[in-house]
Amino acid sequence: FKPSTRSFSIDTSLNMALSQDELKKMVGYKSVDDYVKSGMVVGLGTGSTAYYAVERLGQLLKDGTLEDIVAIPTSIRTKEQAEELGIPLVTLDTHSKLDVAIDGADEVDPDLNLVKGGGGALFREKIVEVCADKFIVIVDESKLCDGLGPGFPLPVEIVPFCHEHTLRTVAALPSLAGCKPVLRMGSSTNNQNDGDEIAVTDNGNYIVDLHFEEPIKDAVKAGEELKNTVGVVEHGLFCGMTTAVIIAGADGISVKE
Ligand code: ABF
Repeated sequence: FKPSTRSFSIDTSLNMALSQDELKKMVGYKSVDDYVKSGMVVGLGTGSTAYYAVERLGQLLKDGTLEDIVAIPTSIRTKEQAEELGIPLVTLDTHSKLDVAIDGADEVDPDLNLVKGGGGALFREKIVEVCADKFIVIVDESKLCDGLGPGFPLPVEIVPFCHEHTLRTVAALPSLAGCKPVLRMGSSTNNQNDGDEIAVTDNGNYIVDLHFEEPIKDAVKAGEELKNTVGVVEHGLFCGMTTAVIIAGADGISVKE
């Protein structure tokens, strides 16, 4: 499987270097402009790039460009942003099938497999995004990698009960050999692991960030081993889920699908 790439140039006539935030805004807005139609059920991602997709959806509902949209947020903070924008919200309990979900990522490999969860929202992101007909990933080019792992530690959500035991069990999994597990401290939304309190997710769980020197050899197998580990709620490997990745780089936007 080799994704194809379509590229679009950005008008750089102003010759102004775009900041990372402007790049995030561009792909966030483009994802909604290109993939959301009136009447859809839309999954809303979490993080600073997904923030712009939510902002754009709010704009287009307000100006009447889009109508009859309901959305499902993937975190408490995205729910709050959507509520402020007046975006009608529902849950998976009443809407198990979504037309499209739009979200950021921490790493994207050449097969469009992802590491997500830097923002601590990986469980709600995954439960929503597996229910979407299309899953659109929005990143700036700094997220692209040759192999998952070394560029961004893999977040794994675990239950608090006997979490040190679970952390050790995860670190010993064959497909994760060589990883260094670090229990996330501080706020669940940052993986700097600073602060003296254990970070707690929206679901009341902990996160262990797995640091790798070398790329994970088989991300699919690693995901299966993690899911089979008692005490693991969910992990940040999103394999075989991506419909398209919209990438903003200094010289243009490209779409891999
Ligand atoms: C969320 O967005 C997380 O899964 C992922 O870690 C994060 C990426 O954040 P950002 O867009 O702020 O770089 O979906």
